[in-house]
Amino acid sequence: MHRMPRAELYAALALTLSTSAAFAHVTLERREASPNASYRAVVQVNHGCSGQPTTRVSVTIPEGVIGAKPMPKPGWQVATEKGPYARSYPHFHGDIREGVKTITWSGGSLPDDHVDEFTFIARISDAFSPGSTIYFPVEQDCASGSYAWTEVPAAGQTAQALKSPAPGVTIVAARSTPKVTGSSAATIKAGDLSIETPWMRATPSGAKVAGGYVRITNTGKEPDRLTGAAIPMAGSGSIHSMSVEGGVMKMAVVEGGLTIKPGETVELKPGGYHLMFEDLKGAPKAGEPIAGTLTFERAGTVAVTFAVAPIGAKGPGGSTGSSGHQHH
Ligand SMILES: [Cu+2]
Repeated sequence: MHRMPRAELYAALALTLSTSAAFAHVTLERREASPNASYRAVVQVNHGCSGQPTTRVSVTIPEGVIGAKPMPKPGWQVATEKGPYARSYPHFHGDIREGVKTITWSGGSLPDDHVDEFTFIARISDAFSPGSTIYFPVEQDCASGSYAWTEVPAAGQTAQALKSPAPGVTIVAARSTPKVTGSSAATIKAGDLSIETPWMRATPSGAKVAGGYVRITNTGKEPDRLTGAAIPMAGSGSIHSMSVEGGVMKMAVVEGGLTIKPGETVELKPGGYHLMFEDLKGAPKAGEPIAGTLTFERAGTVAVTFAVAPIGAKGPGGSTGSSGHQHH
């Protein structure tokens, strides 16, 4: 193997990096997506094959990306191939077990010195967790020649190190801030329970406790019971009631959990039942959602994301109450 002098090696390295930045192969316009959310994938084709125009672009939809639908493109025919998924995924109206596995645009001609975009919409399932990357292998065919943008970095490797990297999208936690009214999109279904608008208040730094709030509806025929709650930054989580005795507000642990009867909606809110997170190791900050769990006797442990409203907010939307309860 031929050894390069150091300066030359650096020059070669710099050239490689700037080349991949400048020509950027085939890329995705949006580099971030969230689990359980829709993703608008815009595949950008930045060059042809050694001067030849691009005539076909085919994208493979990886397992866990569901309900993919291409956007038609004037001057191109779009075709899809469907097949079974490795497992079933919860979707809007029940589970889906099959769907589009490849999308191919063909019959057009994209000159080498032009760029164009090929769009599809899909849903990122819960199969991916924040921090992971989803790769969409792309085949690019030209009038003569072709590329397979299908390489995926190995552990510890970066996509820049690859000759023909598949475009990727990084999974990040959803940053939704639900409104006070609670939109149906923010509703989490867990068995017979609908869980809406989990939220918390930011706390001053150094605070040891934080309250959590959520609305839970039991649509089933059996009662269920909320028995616990957890967030990583709290040493413990429990369910509290609040009452006024002799003009003094008192909180107490709800022993055995909070029952949600069939057909009933229980709202945990400031001044009433609430989740009590204690032994805080950090401070919830407004606008930075916190992933956590709620535990139910029947529905089990359910992952939720608590939106964080400003200190003293009366609702998840963030208006600050003048009579804010100082005990939290
Ligand atoms: Cu409390």
